[in-house]
Amino acid sequence: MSFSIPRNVPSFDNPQRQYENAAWGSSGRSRFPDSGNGYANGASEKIGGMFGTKGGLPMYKDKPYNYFASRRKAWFQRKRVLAGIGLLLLGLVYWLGILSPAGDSRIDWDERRERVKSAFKLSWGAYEKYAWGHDEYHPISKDGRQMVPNGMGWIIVDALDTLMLMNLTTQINHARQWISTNLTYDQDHDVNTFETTIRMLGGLLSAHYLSTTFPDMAPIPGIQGSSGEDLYLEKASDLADRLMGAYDSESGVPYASVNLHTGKGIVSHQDGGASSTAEATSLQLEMKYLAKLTGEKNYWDKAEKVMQVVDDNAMEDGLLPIFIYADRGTFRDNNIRLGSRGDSYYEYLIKQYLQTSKQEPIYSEMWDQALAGVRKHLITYSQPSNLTVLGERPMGLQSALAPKMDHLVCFMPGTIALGATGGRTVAEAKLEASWSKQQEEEMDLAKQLMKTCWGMYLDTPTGLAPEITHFEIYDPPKMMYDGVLQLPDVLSHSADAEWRKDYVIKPADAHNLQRPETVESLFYMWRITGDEVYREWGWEIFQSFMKYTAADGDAGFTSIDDVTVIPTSKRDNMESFWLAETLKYFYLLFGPTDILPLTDIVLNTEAHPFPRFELGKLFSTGWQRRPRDKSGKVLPVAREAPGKEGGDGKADPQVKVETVQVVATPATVGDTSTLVPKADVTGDA
Ligand code: DMJ
Repeated sequence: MSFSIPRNVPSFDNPQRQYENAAWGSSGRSRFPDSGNGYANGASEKIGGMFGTKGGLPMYKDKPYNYFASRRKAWFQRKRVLAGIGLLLLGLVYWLGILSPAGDSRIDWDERRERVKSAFKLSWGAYEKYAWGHDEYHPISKDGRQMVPNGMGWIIVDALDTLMLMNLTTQINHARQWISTNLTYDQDHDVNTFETTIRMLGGLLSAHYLSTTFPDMAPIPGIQGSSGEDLYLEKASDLADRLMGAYDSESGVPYASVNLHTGKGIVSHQDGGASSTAEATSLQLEMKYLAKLTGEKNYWDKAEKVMQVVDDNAMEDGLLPIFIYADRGTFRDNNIRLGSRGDSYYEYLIKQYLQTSKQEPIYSEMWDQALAGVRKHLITYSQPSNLTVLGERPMGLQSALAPKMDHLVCFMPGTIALGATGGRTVAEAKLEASWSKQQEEEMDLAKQLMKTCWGMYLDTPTGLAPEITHFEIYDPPKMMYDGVLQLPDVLSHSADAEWRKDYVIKPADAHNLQRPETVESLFYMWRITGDEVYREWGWEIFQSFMKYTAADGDAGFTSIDDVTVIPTSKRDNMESFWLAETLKYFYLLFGPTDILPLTDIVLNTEAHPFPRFELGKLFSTGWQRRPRDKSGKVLPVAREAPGKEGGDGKADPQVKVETVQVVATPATVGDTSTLVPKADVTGDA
């Protein structure tokens, strides 16, 4: 397949850019020649069928083809002229966008979606050609590398559900064949517990979900959708069983790594032996769905237990330090952020609530508390333009705010919107009696943060965001808690726009790893608000990826060193989440809204969709939060009387009560994780 990198993408500071985008979008011309395997052909076949291009079978079979010809010929000629005029008028109305309720009806989103599919096919084709079966793909050196001796299917498994959504039958067949004959997880090697869960277990489970629930997606005759289709689920169960040893710590909080052959959990070699908080608390959607599918309660209980141990620490306002010791179940240091090592803890709170059809209110409560904590302690404003910044507290909530956002934090706008409406559109959610000022404010916050994340892209010459962005802020910081500030309605594309002064990119943070978070949030914001501006931002970002991350020839796309320098210097790595997440979210953003309705599914943190389900008789949350007062502070608990022998371990209401203090361990000197980008380009949670 040939693939042409866009040659006529308007330059970053060209004032014609938006206009050209719209005009080009409406032209119907494709900059990305498509070999036509999938929805495009399917759709044209359907349209062709409707208008009889396949020979008008019913007419031909049931009636003579000249049945009306003689007596109705003149009538037809008159009607043809009228119909021609009518069509012209309709075309004009369409071109002027008169019938469109919102957005620009001249933009052909289906065509844009096809561009995404072409980019995916190019990336996948390059991987197939140069690195098939390898866990890593290096598009500059055009080779691959394994992460474990025989490979884990890192790229293949992570991409499975995108292949299905894009209806790429040939490719899915190839992938399935490899999984069936080559993939074994019985390998004597350590793997990261979290990354393996979200990418491999998550990828297999969503492949199982899509292939069995939507058998028309990239069907493999005689296999997919039939009761015999258990390959993905078998592999998932085998993998999960090998991961279970990670949970065998004293506290139940999983170890950072696990050996896939021995099943032995391995304490982190870094960070004083602590696991990342996000890593320990972003395994639950996968384990719970697997438990539901197999009826194996053990998967559920192990994952659930982690949440209890974490919450028992009763951290102030639901905001957690980013490291947790697996043996003790207590936190290390006070570093609080929603970027690397913190992010998906918050994401999985609201998603656990939605996954089990709102039958576990504990997770809604935890999400609400954490989001209120974010608003109170972490949301500040940049200056001079008052953009909303979700900052960090590297030394704890009582210490200074750091006005810095990892790109990873940009999952938040979409997740906040998802939490506010439960996945419905705002218009639908507002009809419910439960809609309140709180949801209204959350939607406002989501929109503001979305704009800040969009600005991270718009601010650079490549139109791509750096890994980390710093902000100029007021001194002392103006916090959202003290009052919401007015930010610009629109971020102007002009090269000397004032809002650009608010963004600071440090050289060490200027790389781009093809990350999905902003596109992910744009997808949620589009689905939930129906505001087409989010699709338009997404389209600009997509074009920037095409223009500035393309490797030579047919080698696909790659990470880059510095988003502030043109021409871009390439990093020689295509992340598996480029296929699993970034391109999938672009594809969904430009596609119809009834594919994977947000009210029916949850997407795991690697963009793998799982269905929502009911708890049923077998499963329950099984734990309660420690009692808190209205402000969220944990209430004093009764302790057993000192010296009382043979106590039953239960609280004695007669004895003096004391407050249980949860003390984080002393700050460790030299924790530079907030200052420097991580060397490991894949491990980032
Ligand atoms: C992905 O593996 C997941 O989205 C994870 O939650 C964060 N890091 C990458 C993408 O940036």
